[in-house]
Amino acid sequence: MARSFPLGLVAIGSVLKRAGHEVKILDLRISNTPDAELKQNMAAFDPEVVGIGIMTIEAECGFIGAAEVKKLKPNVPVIFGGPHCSHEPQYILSDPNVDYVVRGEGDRTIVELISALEASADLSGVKGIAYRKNGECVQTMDRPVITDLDWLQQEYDLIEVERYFDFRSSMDFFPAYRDRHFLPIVTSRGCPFLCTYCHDIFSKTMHYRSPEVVLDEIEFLMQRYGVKEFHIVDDMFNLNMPRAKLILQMIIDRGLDIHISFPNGLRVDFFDDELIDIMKRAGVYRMALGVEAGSQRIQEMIKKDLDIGLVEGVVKRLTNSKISVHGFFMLGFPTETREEMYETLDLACRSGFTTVNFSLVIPNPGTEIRQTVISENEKNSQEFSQYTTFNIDKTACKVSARELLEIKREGHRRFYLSARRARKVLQTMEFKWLVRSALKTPLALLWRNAIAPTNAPTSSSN
Ligand code: B12
Ligand code: SF4
Repeated sequence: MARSFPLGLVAIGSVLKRAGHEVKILDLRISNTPDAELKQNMAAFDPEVVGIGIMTIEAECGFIGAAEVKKLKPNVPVIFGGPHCSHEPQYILSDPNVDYVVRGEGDRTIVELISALEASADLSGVKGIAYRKNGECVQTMDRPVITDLDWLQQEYDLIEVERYFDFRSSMDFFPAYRDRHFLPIVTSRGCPFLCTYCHDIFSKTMHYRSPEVVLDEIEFLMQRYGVKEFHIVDDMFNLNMPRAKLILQMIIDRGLDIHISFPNGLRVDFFDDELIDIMKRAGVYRMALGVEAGSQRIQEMIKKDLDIGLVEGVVKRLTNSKISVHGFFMLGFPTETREEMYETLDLACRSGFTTVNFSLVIPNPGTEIRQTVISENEKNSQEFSQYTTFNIDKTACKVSARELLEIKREGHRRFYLSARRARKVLQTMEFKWLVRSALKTPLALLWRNAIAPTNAPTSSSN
């Protein structure tokens, strides 16, 4: 599913390159011949160390990759990093092919770890890692979060940027509609909210890149690679509304002719008319809103704390401005009843969303919800590979697994098989983008989530 530009790997490659190391990035997710590509690069590049970045859903692939690396070069240390590695590294290190784990934000940690390995130094002083010592997992102190983000410039020449233009989408509901030359960018890290199903990789405080640096990066990418569409993937871009407006206003003031979308979700409760107006003028044409639940009880229980009463109005104001809006919804929270799930379906279907999807709750490591759903003795490294949006055994809601799946499919059918919806979608769209935006995405989502015989993966918001 994830064939989008790997910002995390490029971030890690960039700091290593600036520290004087020779770096090669291999994105085997987008390779047609991953085994051959790995083999060829292990021989030609002959690395002294290999890092593998994974989300939880990709854990199994990560372990397979580590085994392949060790088969080709048994003495090369393997370092795991990425979202899956923020918490519970003991389960990752139970795989003998993994030597070190970089926990959470990796930019400073990786440079220190590589220096320590080069010098064969004691690793106990390297903050933010885990490793094996005498067969036991040792975790060093947490690394303080990086607050000065402006030094984290991406070294784009480490990767063949143009290859990603071939995929045209980061997800089936977020194609690059307006220009195939698109890239994701990050303008901030962190989020202060405490949603029980979400991560804390970049801490619960906000850290910003300065607007000038963000704008310079956008202009650089336009000039160097002809990028015309930017997908801003911050966790919480609209929390600081004055800053959000400033960045968008600077795009207008610099006369940048670009298209912008927010694929991983903005919060519904940080909008005003001025923001929507500036968004439209800056080139924003599509966004996702993270709503998740239509029941106020569930909103409070999952600590999303969204006032459900706001949803319809915000969606209406956005779609009136011809910004297409995707709604993220989740089903299967602990203690969630059938009636509460139907409240979610009702909210999704009565609001004016252009597209929506209903995902099943996944108890990822490091999330509060994981403690509720999975007992200590169930945890092991293999179990992570079962963490997909369609594994329904790991929920603690009040309906059976089968019924949960059926409610999910019913939600997609109710949303997409509606004449009113088709009319609404058509009204939201600018005519020249009609076919691709208004028809292709809803049909793809309907097929994947409600009609296709296997329960193909969908996605949830951040
Ligand atoms: C953009 C995005 C996507 C994109 C692209 C993902 C990609 N990486 O290519 C798309 C839309 C495809 C996507 C999909 C999904 N995503 Co997503 N996504 C994000 C998002 C918003 C930004 C990712 C990003 O680029 N961040 C910026 C970079 C710099 O951060 P980073 O990748 O984490 O890298 C840092 C560290 O992790 C570490 N690091 C990373 N790689 C490596 C490698 C090594 C060797 C080392 C040492 C360190 C290291 O250092 C980096 C710099 O500090 C994050 C939320 C977030 N704020 O990060 C969620 C997030 C990564 N996604 C998440 C999830 C759950 C998903 C889905 C499973 C959703 C779903 N239910 O279907 C799918 C899975 C797709 C798949 N693989 O099949 C979770 C992952 C949680 C987890 N424990 O794995 C996150 C954290 C959001 C959340 N709410 O929890 N996602
Ligand atoms: S779901 Fe969104 S609002 Fe909640 S903690 Fe995650 S990023 Fe923040």
